[in-house]
Amino acid sequence: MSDIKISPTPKVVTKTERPRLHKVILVNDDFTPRDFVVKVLKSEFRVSESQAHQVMYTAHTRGTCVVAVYTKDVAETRATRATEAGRNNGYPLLFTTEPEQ
Ligand code: TYC
Repeated sequence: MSDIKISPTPKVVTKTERPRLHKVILVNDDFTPRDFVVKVLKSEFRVSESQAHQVMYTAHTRGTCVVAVYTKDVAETRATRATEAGRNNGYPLLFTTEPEQ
């Protein structure tokens, strides 16, 4: 008999973390008309008229409002498109993104 000890094969444990989600944030400004903000929220984020109005009004009164939460790529694409919609119409409307937590 040999003295070589054979240890059990180590188990490989794979842990898959969920991708971190990112918030799209609407930022208030003094120039973009309220109706235009509501229109962009409806067309770019597919929210209802009343949800869009609530989000717009929260940003208007508090400075910012979270619009929605997506994976990083989707959040950045939507924020860019929505910001461009404002710029294409001569408004400084701004959507930013930040990681959740
Ligand atoms: N504050 C703008 C106004 O009085 C309306 C507005 C609301 C603009 C929200 C941007 O994110 C915004 N016309």
